[in-house]
Amino acid sequence: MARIFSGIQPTGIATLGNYLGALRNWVALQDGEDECIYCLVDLHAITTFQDPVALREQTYTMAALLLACGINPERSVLFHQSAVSAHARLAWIFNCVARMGWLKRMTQFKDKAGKNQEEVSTGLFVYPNLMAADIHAYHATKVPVGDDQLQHIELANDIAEKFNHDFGVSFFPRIEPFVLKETARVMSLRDGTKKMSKSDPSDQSRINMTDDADAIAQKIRKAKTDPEPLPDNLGALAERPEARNLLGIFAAVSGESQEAILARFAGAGFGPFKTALAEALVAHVEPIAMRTREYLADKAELDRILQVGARKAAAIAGPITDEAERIVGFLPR
Ligand code: AQP
Repeated sequence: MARIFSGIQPTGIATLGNYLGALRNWVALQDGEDECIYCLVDLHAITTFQDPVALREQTYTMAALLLACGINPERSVLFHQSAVSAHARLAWIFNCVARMGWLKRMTQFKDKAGKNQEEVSTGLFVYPNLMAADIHAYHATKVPVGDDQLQHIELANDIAEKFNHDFGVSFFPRIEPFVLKETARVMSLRDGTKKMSKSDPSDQSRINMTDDADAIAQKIRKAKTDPEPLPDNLGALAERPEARNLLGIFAAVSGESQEAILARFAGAGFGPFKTALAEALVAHVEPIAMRTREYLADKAELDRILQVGARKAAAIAGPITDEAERIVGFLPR
């Protein structure tokens, strides 16, 4: 049995991208034989400024959503990162192990900081060290990630290797990332070359997993497309990112193949295709949105679930982090 760790930032409401790229796989992984640890990574969230009231609300909503998607807190460990001090303790040690040059090469930092590198938080710069700590604090060896996260996993392995080498131990194991190939990257509804993101300033760019039927239908109706009719083969969509994205979403939520969907709509404009896509999306998203609202109605119960999860998480990560501190040379706590 291996241990799986994965996290999601409560930086907004989970999108269809988060769901198709991560959350539905998290639910499926619970049926395997590995131990699953799922974390609301609020320490990561504050690497960019979060309004405190909104952050609390978003963290509750994310917890409710994970439960609504099917994360079972009896089978998986579900908790918020700030409740388990091992993450921050180990991250500090890793801040002292990782090299500036390694972090400067991280493409996600360059993308997120843009031209403004002098102005972003130092937390954003050392974000990959905290991510390494999240995983290594549990001796987790399997991490489901999007392909954009592979560089961070390599860095987490480099950090573990340097720690082991510097202190002459073999304490932290290697992490095996697994990219779920069938998971297409879901792109923005306004720009097929940009990924769908929960913190995109435009609500029209994404489907939120709490959107109601009207909002979903309206967003799909307005989703950017091109003037050409739909072709009868996938190859012809190579240079049409918006059409390709909508088709990928349609296939993912309906379970139909992309080819079968194209065969139904080939030669037609996007009108009927979008109507059918909106229906498929509503059938998929609405029950989750409804269950999310039910979970959200009882915040005391959400607190209880997260706190039980945090105690289970701390029971694993606490002793591993204590041992890392002992290896480094700190006195016992
Ligand atoms: N558009 C996407 N398509 C497929 N998978 C996606 N993920 C995110 N967006 C897409 C996957 O969701 C998981 C959790 O993501 P995260 O919250 O840790 O951060 P992120 O990747 O930066 O997601 P967002 O929605 O874009 O958040 P913000 O806007 O706060 O930066 C990850 O497994 C990710 O691959």
